[in-house]
Amino acid sequence: MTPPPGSPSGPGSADRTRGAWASWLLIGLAVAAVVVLSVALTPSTNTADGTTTASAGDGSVAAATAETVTHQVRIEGMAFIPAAVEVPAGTRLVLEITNDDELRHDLAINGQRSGDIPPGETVTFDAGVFGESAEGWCTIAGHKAMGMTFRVDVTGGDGGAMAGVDHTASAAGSPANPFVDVPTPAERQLDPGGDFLAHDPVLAPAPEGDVHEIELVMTEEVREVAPGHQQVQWLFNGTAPGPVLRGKVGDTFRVKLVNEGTMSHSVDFHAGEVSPDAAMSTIQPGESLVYEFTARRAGIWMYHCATAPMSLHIANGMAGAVVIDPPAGSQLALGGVDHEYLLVGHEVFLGQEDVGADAQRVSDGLYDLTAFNGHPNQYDHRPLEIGVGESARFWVLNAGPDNPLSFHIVGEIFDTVFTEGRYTIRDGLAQSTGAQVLPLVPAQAGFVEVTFDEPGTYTFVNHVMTDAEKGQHGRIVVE
Ligand SMILES: [Cu+2]
Repeated sequence: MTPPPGSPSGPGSADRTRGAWASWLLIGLAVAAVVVLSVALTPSTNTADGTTTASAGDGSVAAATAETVTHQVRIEGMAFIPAAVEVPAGTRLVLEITNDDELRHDLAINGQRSGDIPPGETVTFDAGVFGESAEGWCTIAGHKAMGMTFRVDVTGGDGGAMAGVDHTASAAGSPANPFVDVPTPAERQLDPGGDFLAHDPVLAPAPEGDVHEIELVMTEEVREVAPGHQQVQWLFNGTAPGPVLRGKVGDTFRVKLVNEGTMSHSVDFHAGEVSPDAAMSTIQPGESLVYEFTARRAGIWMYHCATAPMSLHIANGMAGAVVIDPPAGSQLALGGVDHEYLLVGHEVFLGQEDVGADAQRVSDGLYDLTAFNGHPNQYDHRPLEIGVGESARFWVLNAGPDNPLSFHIVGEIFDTVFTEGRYTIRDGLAQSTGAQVLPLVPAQAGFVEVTFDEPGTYTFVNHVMTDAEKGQHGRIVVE
């Protein structure tokens, strides 16, 4: 058990003048005696680590006569609910805290500690008298970073200043974003509401025909990029990731790019081999360009805006996937599955609503969150649904711009893995083997196949664990 961070320290001792030190010593001894007595008489509580500390170390007359306010607080899913309460200045706050979570927790605030709160239990916690606003947190290792903070806002008096606020630790654990309050893991777990639409993860079969005429319109539009946060994104056809293009080996893709934005954009399709000079040239607002390629190689390929700085154009949403099916009957031919999904993994850079991702933070690699298909944690709230005994193929692209993606499904083993031009495993169970992750560096992609034999809730993650905790995390409900 670590001690609570930011425990209150005593007032700094004043310098004493040398000439008067003897008389001060006498007074000091008398004060010390009183302090010892008052500590001995102060009621105490047990803290989580078993030590005993004085409660409400505010032995002033005001504290003794302070009015008491009681609030009920619930703990669920690494969050205090509510996460803040208001009390008038000079009020004693008593919290009745019920732990509805599966883990044990506590609360440290205002120099006080609630002590251990086991799952299912309620404790009454005297948090002392509040002269100024304060922030507290659960002291169990890692829980504060997961969003377990609790704020007391003091009203009236001059109590607005925050005491005990640790500005060095942002919720995402990265250097604090100066533009945006980054949603905490706890906030990302809150139900987004009935009208929240997750990006459709289902991959449709390739359309008929050997020539695919596609229009890609490039715009800049405000979108919700994380729970409760909207900002400008740079988009292909209004979505991030951009639309999926699918065809088969030998097909021609005739893509008309139309720039309806206010800045320069372009596109680079990894699925084709073309001279970049003309096809990938940057077009200005109001211009258009036809980019044609013939897909001669099977797989899942990235496409992205190729205008500098590419990191910023990709970070703002300009990336997507092209799926090229291998010829039926060939060595690479796809097997039959009950479901096909496509997940594009990427970092999320939060910025001001009218600016979008901050170029310097993107250049410095200071992403705030991560996501599959544009929105952190969206498939926690809108899980994929698969029947018992059914099989699924997950196509996964790592759009980056910078970080590795280690795709894993908790509770399952991949039976088939295809990436970068080859099957690394096929019919794994028949050969007594399998794979636990699909590893993808930026711009890599592939697919895995899984059969879900037992009902349950399976989780898919980026097994770069801190990135799973930043949003690359979703659920598959099998029933
Ligand atoms: Cu662009």
